[in-house]
Amino acid sequence: IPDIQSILKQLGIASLNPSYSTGSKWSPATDGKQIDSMSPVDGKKIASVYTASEQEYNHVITTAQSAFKHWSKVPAPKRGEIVRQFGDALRKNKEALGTLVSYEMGKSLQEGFGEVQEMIDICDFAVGLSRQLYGLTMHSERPSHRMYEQWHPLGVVGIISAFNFPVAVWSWNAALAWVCGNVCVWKPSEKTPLTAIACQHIIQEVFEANDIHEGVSCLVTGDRHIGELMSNDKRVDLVSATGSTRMGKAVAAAVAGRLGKSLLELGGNNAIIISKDADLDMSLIGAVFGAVGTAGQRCTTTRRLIIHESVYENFKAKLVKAYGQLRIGNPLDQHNHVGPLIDTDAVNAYLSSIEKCKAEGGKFVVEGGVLSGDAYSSGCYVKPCIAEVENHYEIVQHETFAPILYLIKYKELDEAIALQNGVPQGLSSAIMTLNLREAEQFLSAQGSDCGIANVNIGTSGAEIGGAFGGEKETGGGRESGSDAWRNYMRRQTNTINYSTTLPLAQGIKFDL
Ligand code: UN1
Repeated sequence: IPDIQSILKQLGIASLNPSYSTGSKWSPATDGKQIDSMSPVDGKKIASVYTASEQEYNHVITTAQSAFKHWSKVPAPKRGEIVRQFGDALRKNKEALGTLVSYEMGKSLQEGFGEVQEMIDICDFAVGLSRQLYGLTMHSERPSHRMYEQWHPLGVVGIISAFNFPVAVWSWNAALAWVCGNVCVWKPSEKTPLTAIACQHIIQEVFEANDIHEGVSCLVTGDRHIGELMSNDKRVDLVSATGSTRMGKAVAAAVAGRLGKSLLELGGNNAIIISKDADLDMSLIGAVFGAVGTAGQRCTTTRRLIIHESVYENFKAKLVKAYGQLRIGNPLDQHNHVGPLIDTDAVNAYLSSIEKCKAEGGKFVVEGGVLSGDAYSSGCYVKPCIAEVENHYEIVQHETFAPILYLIKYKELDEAIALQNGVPQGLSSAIMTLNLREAEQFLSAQGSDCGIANVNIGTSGAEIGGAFGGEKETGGGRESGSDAWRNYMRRQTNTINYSTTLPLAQGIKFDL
């Protein structure tokens, strides 16, 4: 198990305890509130950072605004070249950064490496994109006129990220925002500030080597107060927020109040339909990884299995057996499947969800509980559990960020799809079936209402090339691949008259 202090040194951040960074400049000693980063792995404090004051926040925003004047003039493919170098720097730091992600956040080392790989992938995607920020051309109704559209950068992009993907989701936003010509101000989760500082340090070295203006990548540490400042700040042209639906509603209301732009990626309540025609062995891997990966703390975590009555008992038995084989423990030990929850508040939320589920009539076929003993001294390790429930239970309608898997039985596919859609959230969904008719019905307009709908793979582990996000209380935003870059730009329609007269559109006559 790696020595974390040497990892911090390797990442060049052992002596950094900032409240903000504008690039090469890190905040001086401050009297802000101290935020301790505690590892859920062993309950030890890793390091401390500070809450930025409003004055420091303002300094960061004005630095970012002035950087925008320079950065937006750099040609997009040249901006892409900087992002390419960032991707290379991430490749070099993959092991160290992935390990810190695992230690600070608690996900398995494999998933920590996977998260850094997602960052590398989005950098590669953004580099290609930097030559493809395409607009359309249209035919004008007037002679000797040309009409087209072009995309310009927005300005300052505020990024509010969550603890569960402490670095990848920032990079989805930042890599695209940068090639589009924006500058970024990042407010990471106060539960995982160190991985953010490590990323800021890596990008800062790339920027320094290329003489990039101070302020293109900024970091502000702090609690929700910083998020509120950003949401209410008209100098922040786009607020991209990932987290709970409660947080998203507050951000959306504040940003809408100033008619600003927001991009929201909020909670999920993702289900897999296991059909009578499913390959059950394949389904088992998808369901178990989906439910217990990242200890049930992905927004794409599989929370519900909607299982056909004819395979229900058989599949339940397979699940119970598989859960019996799960190894829970230090996520840095690659032998373990499941690490801890982020903190003891999350453990309490897990316990109270189990109680609520029981009170509503849920029957646990794999019992939950908090693990104790030397190996679990942080108090954050819990047992992944499984309950038989009905979809309408209040607790089943709610996203509990923990490894609690709900089983629901169905008879007809229409009913299964209605159950799958019958929750407030709409992020990810899947069907396991070898039956083409069922798969196509699930993907049709009458099928899944989610932003992501898969066939024969689980709900989590999306690739960066697709647009990522979902409907309803998931917030409607799309990040990452496809044409999500458009969120970071403003569209301008241009009509150019190269004739010698000035004809009006719609044939309107106006003679002087
Ligand atoms: C999240 O949990 O906020 O699809 C993001 C996945 C990952 C990203 C999850 N690629 O599970």
